[in-house]
Amino acid sequence: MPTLSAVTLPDHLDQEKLTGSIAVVIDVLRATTTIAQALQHGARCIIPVASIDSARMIAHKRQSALLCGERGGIKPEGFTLGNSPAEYTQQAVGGRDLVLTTTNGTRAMHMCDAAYEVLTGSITNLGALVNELSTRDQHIVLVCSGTDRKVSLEDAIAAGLIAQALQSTHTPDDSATLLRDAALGAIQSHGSLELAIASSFHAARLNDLGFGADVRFASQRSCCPIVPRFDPATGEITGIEQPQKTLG
Ligand code: 3SL
Repeated sequence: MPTLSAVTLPDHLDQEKLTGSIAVVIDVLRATTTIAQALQHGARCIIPVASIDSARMIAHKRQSALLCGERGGIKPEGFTLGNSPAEYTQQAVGGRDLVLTTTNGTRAMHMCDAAYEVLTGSITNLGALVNELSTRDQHIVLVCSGTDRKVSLEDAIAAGLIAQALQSTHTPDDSATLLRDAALGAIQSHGSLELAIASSFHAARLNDLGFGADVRFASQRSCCPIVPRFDPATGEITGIEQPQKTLG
């Protein structure tokens, strides 16, 4: 069986090992949840960008592209959309190219440029992602984005749930086993997945900023059938759709 490993921060990635691997970038709060939502609502593609200046430049060149993202959780001046999944409605993003820059998530994606393939994961697309990954023969590395270079509980929980769901197709190494056990322990001790995520540092910060609804939305398991796929060659994220009935 192919193997599965995990890192709690992208800075811990072994770049050499990435080459033949599928990297799954996870930023539950909120970038990878928002990306899946945008694609589900018809965005043509998303261009993840590490800095605000490059995002402005790229959006300027791509005439009809929308400038989207956050710094410190807040929409920067002149941006059309922030980083709340609720903003990414069909009306707002249908048929559009989005240039997205976020503090941690889009940076993590670019740190995986060398991978064989880069997918993104969240709690909302967990079932679709697992369906997709279970068909692959490559080594998988789960890449938690973290928050400001610190480990994030919600990303670790999502990685642990993915590791648990892939047990029959991918052999977890100790890093993946550790996150699986930690995720199950956190969910059990808090009483639910939603409460475990709500207990995280990042959830508390988003709550203070008035984004509590985003935290609750991001905690809904497998409601989105889209698996976002980042192609470093084109710089674009597009969606692979899984049939709804197969979502676990
Ligand atoms: O850092 C990120 O990528 C964001 O998702 C952070 S926030 O939820 O918008 O604060």
